[in-house]
Amino acid sequence: MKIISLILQSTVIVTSLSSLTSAQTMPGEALQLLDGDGDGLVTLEEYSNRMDTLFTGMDTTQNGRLEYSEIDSFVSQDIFDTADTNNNGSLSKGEFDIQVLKDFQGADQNSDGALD
Ligand SMILES: [Ca+2]
Ligand SMILES: [Ca+2]
Ligand SMILES: [Ca+2]
Repeated sequence: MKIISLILQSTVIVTSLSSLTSAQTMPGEALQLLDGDGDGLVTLEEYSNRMDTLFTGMDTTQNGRLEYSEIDSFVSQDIFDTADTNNNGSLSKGEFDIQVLKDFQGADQNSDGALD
């Protein structure tokens, strides 16, 4: 599952993330967006930090969980259900973090701990 990739492809979220961080970023330049120190590599730490910001930005009810209604414009129900491992209808930060880690490992094809 590539929930994070889907999220990053969303212009809506990239735009809101840009405004959150005041970054001068263009939609679609996901890797650049994630590369906190600008060295051309995205480490797990950089990735996690960015995803923390993203989580907070998407949690419009600020209850520490993502309900499907908060992210339904860019994540399908199937993907949401897969990430919602305890099937309670919302993604806790823990469930989100597990998905973030899975996506990072999936994207890190040569397993060197960084995306480039
Ligand atoms: Ca970096
Ligand atoms: Ca929420
Ligand atoms: Ca859940």
